[in-house]
Amino acid sequence: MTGRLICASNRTGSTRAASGGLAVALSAALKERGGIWFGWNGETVEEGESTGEPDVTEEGNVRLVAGPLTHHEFENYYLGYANSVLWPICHHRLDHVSFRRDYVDDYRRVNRRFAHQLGPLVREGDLVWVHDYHLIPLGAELRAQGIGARMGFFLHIPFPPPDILMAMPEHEWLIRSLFSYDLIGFQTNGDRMNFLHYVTEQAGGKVGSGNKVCAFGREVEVRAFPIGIDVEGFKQMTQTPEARRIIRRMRQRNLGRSQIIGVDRLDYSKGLPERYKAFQQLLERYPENQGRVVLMQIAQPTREAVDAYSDLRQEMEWLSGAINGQFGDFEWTPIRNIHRSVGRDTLAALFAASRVGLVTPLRDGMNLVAKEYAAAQDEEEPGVLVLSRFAGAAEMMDAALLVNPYNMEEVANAMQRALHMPAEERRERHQGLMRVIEETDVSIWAEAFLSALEHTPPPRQE
Ligand code: ADQ
Repeated sequence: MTGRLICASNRTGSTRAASGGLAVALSAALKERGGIWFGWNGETVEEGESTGEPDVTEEGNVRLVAGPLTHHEFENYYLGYANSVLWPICHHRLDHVSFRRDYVDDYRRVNRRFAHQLGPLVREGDLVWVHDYHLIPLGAELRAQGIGARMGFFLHIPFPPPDILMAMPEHEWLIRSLFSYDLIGFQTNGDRMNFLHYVTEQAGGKVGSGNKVCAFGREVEVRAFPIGIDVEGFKQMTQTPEARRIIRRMRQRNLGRSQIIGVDRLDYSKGLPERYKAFQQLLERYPENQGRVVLMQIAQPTREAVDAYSDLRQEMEWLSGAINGQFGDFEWTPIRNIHRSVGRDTLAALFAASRVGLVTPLRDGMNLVAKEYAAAQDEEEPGVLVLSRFAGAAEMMDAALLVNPYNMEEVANAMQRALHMPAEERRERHQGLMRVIEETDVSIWAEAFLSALEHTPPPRQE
C-alpha cells in the first residue's frame, strides 16, 4: 500500500498545466498517489502584512498549498542565503558568496515557518519528498514537530567538495540537518562522493552497506538519481505544426549556414562569456566559418536583483556586440543574443534546426538542455552535442564531445569537429546519447527515488 506523496519545492506548479520536465514528473507522481504540493507561490507581500495561511487549491486528488514570502524573506532567504550563499558555494564560486548572519537566520526561520504550515497536513504513511537547496532544513524542522513519516531530499545542484563547503560558517549545521531525512538523492556519483568525503572526514561518519551512511547519531541512505526529461513529450514537441513551421523558416533563413544553439538561464554557472570567447576563437582559428556559422544564444534573465546576474547580462551584451562588430557584415550577424524565455515547442524546434548544441556550463547539477537538444534531433540526420565535463550530464553522456569549458581553444576545436562530423559518426553518437536519455527519463527518475524512499526502514515514532 503506497501512502500519499507530499512534495515540497521552492516554487509550486499546477498539476493541470505542468510544463517543464520536473513539474511534469512531480505532477504525474502526485496524481498517481494523491497528495500535496507545498511551496512558495512566487508572490511577495509588504512587511507589516502577515503571510497568513497559504492558499489551498484542490486539483482532483492533489492539493496545492502555496503562500507568499514577505519582502524581507525574499531578500534574505531567497536572494540572500539560497542564491548568494548556497548557490555559489555549490557551484564552486566562492567569489560570488556573501556570508551574512541575517541571511542564515532568515533561511532557518522561513524553513521553520514552512514546517509549521506543512507539518499539520502530513498523515501517517505519507511519503515526504523535499526538493533542493532552498529547503535543506525543512526535514529537521518537520522532525522537530514530531513528524515521523519517511522523508527524502533531492539536491538538484552539485554538492561541493569538502574544502569549498567548509568555507561556510554553518556547514556542520547544514549537513547535520540533512541527516533528518531517510534518503538523500544527488544528481551524480561525483556529488555523492563529495558528500561522503565530508561526512567521513569532517563529521566522523561511517559508510555502511547498501548505500547507508551513519553520522550525527542517525543513519540515512545516500544515492545518485540522475534526473532526465520527459523524452517522448519533448520529441513530440518537434512535431507540432508550429514547431514544423519554425524549423522550416529557420532552415530557409540559414540556407547554406549552420546554426549552433545555446539555451540557458542567464547565470554565471553556465559559462556564457567563456562560450562567446570560444566562438570568437572558432571564427579566428577556422576562418572558413566566417559568414557560414551562426551562434544563437537564448539566455533567460533570472535573479536580476543579485548584482552578479545583472553584471553578467551586461558582459554578454558587450561581448556579443564586440564579436559581431569584429566579424559581422551586411548579410551575416555571427551571434544572436536573445534575453528572454521562449515556449517549449519553439525551443524544441530551435534545437531540431541547429547543427550543434553548445552546453558548456562551468558547473551544473545535471543540465537538462543537453538532454533536450539530443532528444530533439532527427535520428537520420542528427546534430552534435558539445558538452562540458563539469555538467552532471557528462557523467553518463560520454557520447557527446566532452570539453573543458575554461579551455576556449578546446571548445573551439570541438565546435569545428562537430560542424564537420560525418553523418555516420553523428548517428552513432546520437544513439549513444539517446540510450542514456531514455534510461534516465524523468518518470523513471521520480519512480526510482520514491521506490527507494518507500524501502527505507519503517517510520519512527518521534
Ligand atoms: P537549471 O539551472 O534551471 O536547473 P537546466 O537543467 O538546464 O538548468 O534546466 C533549465 C530548463 O529551463 C530546461 O528545461 C530549459 O529548456 C529551460 N530553459 C532554459 N532557458 C530557457 C529559455 N530562455 N526559455 C525557455 N526555457 C528555457 C537546475 C539545476 C540543473 C538541473 C535541473 C533539474 O541547476 O543542473 O539539471 O535543476 O534538476
